[in-house]
Amino acid sequence: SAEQKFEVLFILGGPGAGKGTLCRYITEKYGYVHLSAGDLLREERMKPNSKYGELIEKFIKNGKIVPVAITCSLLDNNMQASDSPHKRFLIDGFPRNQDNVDGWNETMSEKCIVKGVLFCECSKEMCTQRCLKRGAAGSGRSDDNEEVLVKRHETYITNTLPLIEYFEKQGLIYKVNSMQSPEKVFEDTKEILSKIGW
Ligand code: UP5
Ligand code: MG
Repeated sequence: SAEQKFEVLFILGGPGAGKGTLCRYITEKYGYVHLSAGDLLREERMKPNSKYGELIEKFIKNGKIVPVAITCSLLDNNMQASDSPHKRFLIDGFPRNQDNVDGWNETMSEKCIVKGVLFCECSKEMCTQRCLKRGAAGSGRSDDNEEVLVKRHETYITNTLPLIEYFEKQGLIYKVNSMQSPEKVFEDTKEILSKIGW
């Protein structure tokens, strides 16, 4: 029998929009696998023998987007290693620019089908507040400070927002208002998941 393709939902939205939080709610209820590209990059950076550790840190501290070959191989490895019976993945915070999309299409589109793109809409002000609060509470993230947040936002506006239009043309965009309580964001998301057949 033909091998089952992995099913993917991309979760996009500004820095601090609530992508990770929402994915945790979805995973808890549905059991789908949550892969945060940012978390995977931070984890790779911490490995003592990583070839890419320094490079990753440099990009993250500048709010810049890591070359797609690195990010995609982390995603790929983690998808292959997953023993999830669903083969359904929440890919959080990726793709972030056209280079990411091109790299994904070249290396992953054979194995994966993108079911949709969940777009967490949140104002820049609220995104920033959330990240600063998290930083003050001791997140330990080297990018949860005002200086790097300005850069993260610039990168988001210039590189990631245009992708929303790109995916919109393919009929893949599902918008969710993430300026509500986490519970309400999740409630709204459940309807979207049912629309895509999840
Ligand atoms: N919070 C969440 N939801 C809330 C709600 N509804 N109401 C009130 N508070 C809410 O949430 C952020 C904070 O807000 C938390 O304290 C949370 O409790 C609260 P979170 O769920 O973490 O939001 P998220 O959107 O995941 O924020 P995050 O900071 O993770 O987003 P970024 O997109 O900035 O970070 P990411 O980890 O994806 O990327 C970091 C960096 O890695 C990038 O800048 C880039 O340099 C690099 N990167 C790449 O180069 N390539 C990639 O593909 C991915 C990352
Ligand atoms: Mg996150």
